[in-house]
Amino acid sequence: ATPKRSKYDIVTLTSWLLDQEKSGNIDAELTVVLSSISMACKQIASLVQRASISNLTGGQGAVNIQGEDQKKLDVISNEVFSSCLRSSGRTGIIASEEEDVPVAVEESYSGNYIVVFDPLDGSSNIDAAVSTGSIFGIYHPNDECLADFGDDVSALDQEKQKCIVSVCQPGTNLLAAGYCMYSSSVIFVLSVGKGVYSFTLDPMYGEFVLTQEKVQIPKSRKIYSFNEGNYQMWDDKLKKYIDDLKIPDPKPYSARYIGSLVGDFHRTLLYGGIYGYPRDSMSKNGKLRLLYECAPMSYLAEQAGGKGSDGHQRVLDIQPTEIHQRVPLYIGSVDEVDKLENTAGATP
Ligand code: AHM
Ligand code: MG
Repeated sequence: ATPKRSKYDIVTLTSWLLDQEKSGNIDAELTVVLSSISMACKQIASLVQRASISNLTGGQGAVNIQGEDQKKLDVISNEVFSSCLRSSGRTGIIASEEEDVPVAVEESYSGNYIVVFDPLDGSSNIDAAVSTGSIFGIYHPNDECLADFGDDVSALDQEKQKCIVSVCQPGTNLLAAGYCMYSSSVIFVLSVGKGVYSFTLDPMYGEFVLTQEKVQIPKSRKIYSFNEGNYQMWDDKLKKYIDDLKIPDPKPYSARYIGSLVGDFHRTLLYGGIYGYPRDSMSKNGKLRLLYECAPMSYLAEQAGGKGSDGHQRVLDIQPTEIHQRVPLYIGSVDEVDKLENTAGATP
């Protein structure tokens, strides 16, 4: 629903956050963390928009912990995000796609929230000026993680081990999650557990302005969003599920795939359908990361009346055992995700 208001009666993200604080939905500390994230997103938006002018396209010449080539903007966006969170003084631990291990923020003033984020998702699209985005999730500190890390952390010092333990929480513990999409407009989508709200960056004001409240994913829609280049590596049930979507009934499903989770999810949120990144014979858990990609998006999907699944269970119920853990993801309209689970879900 779009709020009814006169031309001059705008709600900015800042005033919306203060309202949420007044209503007791978030505390003062979380308000500061969320506004520091929105500041980081504005900076990244400006860097992304000017990338080819400022010579920020192309690779950094480095590889991240997950063996992926880092783009210049991956590295810069990570620094922007981290420094905004540090200077908020309300963040205790941050964990990023671009960092090997979570980092404790020494200068935290109070609050000590844990923030997980992917500073620039879909970076393969940057050089062609196609949509990208930042994704984040926020947790309370929790030192009682039961995850079994095996030998993985033996080489890490105690401080880092403590960080890993507190970051590994299931999505059900999320206090807030959201993303910012850098596209034909810059859209900031957020939930603090009371529905999904969408803000658009007004380039004249330099402010995020509320443009959609209580966003609901349509219950079903004949759109599918999968990288079908991987088809030959999928199992037979999944191949059949995809083949069946193409049968005219009376029309077949439409295929839409950007290759940026934020863009593909945002379209799915507004139009409905299903986005999927399945496991395949080369990647047994798919590609997307549980903590800072699948869990925040599944939280938003559920807050919008949709569903996020790994094929047979709710993504938010998965207890992470590693920071960069991958899981298959199927997300979007309830009926579409149910159909996937019922026909192709229970594959090993
Ligand atoms: P990234 O975080 O390295 O950018 O990778 C994640 C991206 C997602 O945005 C997108 O959904 C997916 O990778 C696309 O992968 P593929 O190119 O295999 O289709
Ligand atoms: Mg990513």
